[in-house]
Amino acid sequence: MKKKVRKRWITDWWPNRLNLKVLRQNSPEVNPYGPDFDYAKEVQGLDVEAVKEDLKALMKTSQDWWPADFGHYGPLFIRLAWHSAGSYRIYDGRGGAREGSLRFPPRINWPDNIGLDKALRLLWPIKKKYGRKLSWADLIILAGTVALEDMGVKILGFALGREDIYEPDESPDWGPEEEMLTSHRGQGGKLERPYAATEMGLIYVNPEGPGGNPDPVGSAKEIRVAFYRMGMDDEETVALIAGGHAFGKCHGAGPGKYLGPDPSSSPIEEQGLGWKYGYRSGKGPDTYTSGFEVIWSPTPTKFGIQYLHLLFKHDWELEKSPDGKHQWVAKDAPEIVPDPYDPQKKHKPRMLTADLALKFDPAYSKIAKRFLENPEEFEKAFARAWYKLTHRDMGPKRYYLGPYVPQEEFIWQDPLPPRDFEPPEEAELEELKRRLLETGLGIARMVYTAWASASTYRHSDRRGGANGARIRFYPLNRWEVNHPEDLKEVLAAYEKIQQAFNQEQERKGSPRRVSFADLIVLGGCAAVEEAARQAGFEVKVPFKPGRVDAREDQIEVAFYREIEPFAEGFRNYFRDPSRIDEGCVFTTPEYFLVDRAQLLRLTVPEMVVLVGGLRALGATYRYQGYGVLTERPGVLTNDFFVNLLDMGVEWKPADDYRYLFKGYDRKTGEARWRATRVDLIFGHHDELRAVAEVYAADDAREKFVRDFVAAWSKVMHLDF
Ligand code: HEB
Repeated sequence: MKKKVRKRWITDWWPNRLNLKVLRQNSPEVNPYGPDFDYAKEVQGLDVEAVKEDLKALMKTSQDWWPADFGHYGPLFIRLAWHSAGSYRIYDGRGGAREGSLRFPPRINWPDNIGLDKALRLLWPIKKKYGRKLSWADLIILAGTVALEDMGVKILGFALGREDIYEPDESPDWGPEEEMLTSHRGQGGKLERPYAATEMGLIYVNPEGPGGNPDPVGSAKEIRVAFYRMGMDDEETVALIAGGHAFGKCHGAGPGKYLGPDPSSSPIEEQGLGWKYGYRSGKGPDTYTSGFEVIWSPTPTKFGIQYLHLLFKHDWELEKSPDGKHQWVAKDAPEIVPDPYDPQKKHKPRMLTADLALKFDPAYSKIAKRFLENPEEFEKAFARAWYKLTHRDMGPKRYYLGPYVPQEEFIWQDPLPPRDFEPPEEAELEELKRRLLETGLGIARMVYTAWASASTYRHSDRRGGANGARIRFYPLNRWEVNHPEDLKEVLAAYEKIQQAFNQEQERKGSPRRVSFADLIVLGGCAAVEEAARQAGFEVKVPFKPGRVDAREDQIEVAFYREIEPFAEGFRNYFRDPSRIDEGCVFTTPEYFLVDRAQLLRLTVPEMVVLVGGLRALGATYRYQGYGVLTERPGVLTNDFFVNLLDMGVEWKPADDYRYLFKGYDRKTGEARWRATRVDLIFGHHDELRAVAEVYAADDAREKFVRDFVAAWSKVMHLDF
């Protein structure tokens, strides 16, 4: 007799408990190559030319276990690379190709990725051959790019340098994962942030049209939002779709009901392959992937403008695929499209609703027609957009490795000018710190400003950070969380110091200068040292000089507008408390605190000590005092933890949203403290409380200071 026992994990019992696991993902123990593995070094020893040759041969060698349409796996590999890169979203820089996370749930199981399990297996012989020198993440993008080259695209370039992860990345909020294909549209039909796909489990939009409705104009609207969230404008969007669908086909040979479960749910003997299709042979001509049966072009393994040509030339008639899905057939077109397996057979050209969007949306259609008339321009636009698509999550250009990196720098790489001066020396840094403290700006403001500058970094796409001092410019200098008016004053004071120092150096004939970016960070470090001194500890905050200042034209305005934070728990900022629903942790400011901590690569103890320290220093939004649980703000004490854990204080909600709280003396009833949820979570959450207790203990005053200084310095140097 089999006894059914189901183990429940903590997250099954308490799904609404704040999950801190995202802060210890992919820790060194997870990497089978060990902590000393240096992928950047390994991949430089790779013979890329040999890999390319291997790839080209492999693409044209059909395997019986999963035969190649038209004798070429190129189109499948392009779709693999596109789906690997295309889940990137500018909002938090997550998704994308850089870590090879397509290999893991949830992405490997998304219905949109059906068939890509096979693509990965087809590539295994190459991964096996090159081992540690070639990550899956690089191989996936290289395979798609070599496929393009092999099928006639003059590509712009290619960079290596994407290091694999070895466990799922659970940090992205991909949406309500109760059911696949749940709509991401909220009130008023607007696509909810942060999602860049209209439905759960899709990379972008429903190919059949909005909610399955075959409406090309409506589809265009969805495509525009989804691609914009991915960081693509109209021109890039048209180029990508028209270029991508120059190749390959859609697969929907029969009814969808014969499709097996996804890779994670499929039987153990399938060995990680999913979606076994039980209809006829289930492969080759009998493949089911999307449920559409569409071949766009008469030359599906050759780049060109046939797709656009046919799109505009013909009228399109709605029909149903063998699976009953809406698709379109060219009404009066001859049968000019080849069959992937039977050389005798020909078909009519067909399209998806999402393809017709390029014809029926006025803005898209204008661009598409221009491309149609200027094939060279089209090819260039496609190559550029492909390069951006597949590289934009890699960060600044210095991370790009290998022989095919193009010279050109792109605004989405957060470019910086080269440094044409020497940074200040040790004694000069000390002198600068003295001058910074003399401005009288005060500890809270200097700390706040340095944090504002450095904490824009996100490890997801390695953008932002203190280097460049982008905070001086629009739109960062208008972000509400950076309190623009106050920031102006701080920057003006720093500017004076910078000018004076640099003029002195110039007069001396010295090559040394201080950048604004360095000064902002140095100001924060000087303030932290001073605050520690007042608490009775002499510490030196590790500081590395040599940052440079971005020019205003090096700021990607649309990007920085899009990523303005609406929640920043380290500074106790939450724009819209009315969105808090305690029944759903994903709406709470404490969730966004952890989310940001993850982007800053912080551990749980680092996050805890930073919040406690920033509160003690008074560096909170508008210096309103929420969470500043100390009688001595500006002194680096562990008071935040001591007072938060003090049983003499009783906390009560102070607003309708349960965002603000007040702490009352239990005996006298006197109001003592004000705080937000982001403060109280450190007393409520079991793990956070466990760490808070460490820092609140009588023996932890010095440890608190040292740990804060280390974590602070880490954040200041994340991008540097
Ligand atoms: Fe794509 C395929 C949809 C975009 C590339 N597409 C495909 C399909 C579908 C779609 C449904 C079919 C699948 C199967 O297998 O069945 N797309 C779509 C949509 C969109 C897109 C909706 C948006 C609008 N694509 C795209 C892009 C690209 C592409 C952007 C690139 C660049 N696709 C592609 C390819 C293919 C596809 C190459 C083919 C694959 C094969 O052949 O396998």
